[in-house]
Amino acid sequence: MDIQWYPGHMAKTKRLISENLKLIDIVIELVDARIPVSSRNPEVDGLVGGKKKIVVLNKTDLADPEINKLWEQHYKDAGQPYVFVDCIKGKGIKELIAKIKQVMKPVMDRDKKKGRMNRQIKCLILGIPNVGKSTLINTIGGKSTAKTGNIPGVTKSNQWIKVSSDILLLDTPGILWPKFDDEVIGLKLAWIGSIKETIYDREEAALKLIGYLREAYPEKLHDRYKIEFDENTTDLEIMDKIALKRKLLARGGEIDYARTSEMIMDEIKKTTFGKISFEWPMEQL
Ligand SMILES: Nc1nc2c(ncn2[C@@H]2O[C@H](COP(=O)(O)OP(=O)(O)O)[C@@H](O)[C@H]2O)c(=O)[nH]1
Ligand SMILES: [Mg+2]
Repeated sequence: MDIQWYPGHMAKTKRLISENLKLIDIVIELVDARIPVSSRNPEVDGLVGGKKKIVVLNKTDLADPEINKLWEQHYKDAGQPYVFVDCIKGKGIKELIAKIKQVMKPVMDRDKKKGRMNRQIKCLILGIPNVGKSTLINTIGGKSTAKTGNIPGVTKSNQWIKVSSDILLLDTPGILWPKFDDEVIGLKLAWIGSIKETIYDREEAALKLIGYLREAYPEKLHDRYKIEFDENTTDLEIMDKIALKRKLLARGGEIDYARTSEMIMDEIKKTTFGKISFEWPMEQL
């Protein structure tokens, strides 16, 4: 992540978002399906206020399908409209468009009764860096990313992308800052490759990742590195075993923790482990 979220930035971002919010009917809050809570800023709810909102869980291609099911139930229970998507392959986009129409139907019907016909639904995408906002805008806009002309009340710098005959999308998404005040959130963001590891000690991030994987995905950890471990093996011993398997040793033959950590962090980002999620609904953050 290139942006440092100083209070000044936050204030400016908040102001920009609330200005854009005035123009729109519905917010699309984009999160990473692997960490739906850690990849959002909880302040979004306050910012969005009374606007309608759909939570869009992106990168489902990378997330654990079993954990996705738990999140589905979680959003259903909360009465929060949600859609799972894969913005690169375009999966779930049709469902998202249908969901926007469904959520907005009561408003549209009411407006129609008042004689307000041909009303268009205006949407804004919000999310922290790297969740796929730009990719979603490109995918949802499709080839015919027809940018409409000026619309009264809309600043010139904002353009509307025509999603369907009655849905418009603001072409500039609102960028929220991640919530950094919890170390676990920062770690998860580092695991999915969303923030530069320079913020975290890479060796610590890798060691904690091993700690997570051995609990949540022991078979995947075993299969990937062909290592044996049980409940008596420490996380550090697992890291040693991985280093020995991969021959990541320094000159004197001792373990090269820097390279081992780098390799593990790289592999988790490249999804060589398969589909993995890093948080589930019941978890206490
Ligand atoms: N695997 C996967 N990668 C995605 C998906 N959507 C976006 N990405 C990737 O995530 C990275 C960040 O996407 P981008 O649209 O730039 O995020 P933004 O910062 O929110 O605008 C890019 O490398 C995208 O190719 C998805 O559904 N699946
Ligand atoms: Mg972007």
